[in-house]
Amino acid sequence: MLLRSSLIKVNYDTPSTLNFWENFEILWKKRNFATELTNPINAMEMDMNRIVENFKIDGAIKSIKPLGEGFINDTYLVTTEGASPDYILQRKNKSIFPDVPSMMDNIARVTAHIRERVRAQGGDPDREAMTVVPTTEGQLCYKDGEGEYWAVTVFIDNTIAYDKADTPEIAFKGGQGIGRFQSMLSDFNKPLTETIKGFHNIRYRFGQWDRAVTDNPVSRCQNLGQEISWIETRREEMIDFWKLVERGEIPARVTHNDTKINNILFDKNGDVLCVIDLDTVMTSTSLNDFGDAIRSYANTGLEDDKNTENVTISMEMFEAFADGYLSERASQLTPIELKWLAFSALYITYEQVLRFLMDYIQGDTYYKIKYSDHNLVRTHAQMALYEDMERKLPQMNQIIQELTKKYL
Ligand code: GN1
Ligand code: MG
Repeated sequence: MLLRSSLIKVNYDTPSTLNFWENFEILWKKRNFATELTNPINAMEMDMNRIVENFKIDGAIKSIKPLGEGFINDTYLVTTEGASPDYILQRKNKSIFPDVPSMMDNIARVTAHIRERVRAQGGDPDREAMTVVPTTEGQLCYKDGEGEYWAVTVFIDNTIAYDKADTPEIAFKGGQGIGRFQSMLSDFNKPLTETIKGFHNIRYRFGQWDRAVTDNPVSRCQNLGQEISWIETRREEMIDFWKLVERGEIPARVTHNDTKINNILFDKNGDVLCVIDLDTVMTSTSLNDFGDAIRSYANTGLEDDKNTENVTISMEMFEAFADGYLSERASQLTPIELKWLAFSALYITYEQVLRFLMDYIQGDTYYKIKYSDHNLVRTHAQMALYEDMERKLPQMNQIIQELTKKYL
């Protein structure tokens, strides 16, 4: 049983009508519970140990600690004794991913494909690809007694993950990394499960949006007139772009779909080693990976900046990321993909505004939040980013045209 549930289930009332043994049992539970409270990490580690024991890992477990700031899953670093590798343990969020085993199957097949490509190019597949660790039963994830799904991958050590691009070199390398990731998967032609329905499909998102605004479940829409009309003003433009995808004019490809900067591991020399967080790897458009990366690489502020004046799109970072990306991808993209590449940054940023705002309207059920109006702060920061992109779109298109000439 996990600490989470013992916190909920332990009952400390000691009504005087209980007999000695009933009282004794309650006191005993209280004592154990107190130990858990004074030493929560140990209690957590004990529970986690029991989870990790179900996986085929090498070496004895030394420690298990929470890691990172993902908005969706719970992530832990599992260190081991001696020369054995360390591991990443994740509790996958089953309310967001309705079919975790199929999602893990996507990840295992895609990473196996990447390993082959890396090996063929003379690279190190253990560092340049994620490795999924199966359970002792040979499954790709473990379902615990409470119905929670857990998965383990090998931890790649001596790497750096950034929250923002500090230099154009980092942005250039990041672009190269995403470009290479897409190139390595360009001949992956087996079907992948759609892990989250309509993930970057704005028509589908509008369906969810319309229901959220109509239902208004926590009565927040009353104060969101401006934000809601901001969404509506741009609805048609977004649908027009999406029609190109629906008609197949922008082709479907295997893509990552969550390319924010901290989902890429760099090595100590500043080169990209590996793209991580493959939960949403599925068929989409290449443009979404480009656009989603720009949303973080080229933002001069934070994704949830309270001061929206900090938030602009840096043309220097945009150009550097696009340069790296096109150095790998220009020859593989169609003219129509190249034409809409810059716009994809607006598309994904708009979608992100809609998703943060929709979560706020629904009472914060999707993204982890740190304070009560966090999703609204995120919404405003992404709106500011979008508006600056809107102003600079002609310049962004110009940069893509110049870079395309350079690589074609
Ligand atoms: C989530 O999993 P994570 O934290 O890398 C989200 C992305 C959003 C992002 C916003 C499965 O990414 O789509 O763009 O937050 N992932 C999922 O920062 O919804
Ligand atoms: Mg993720």
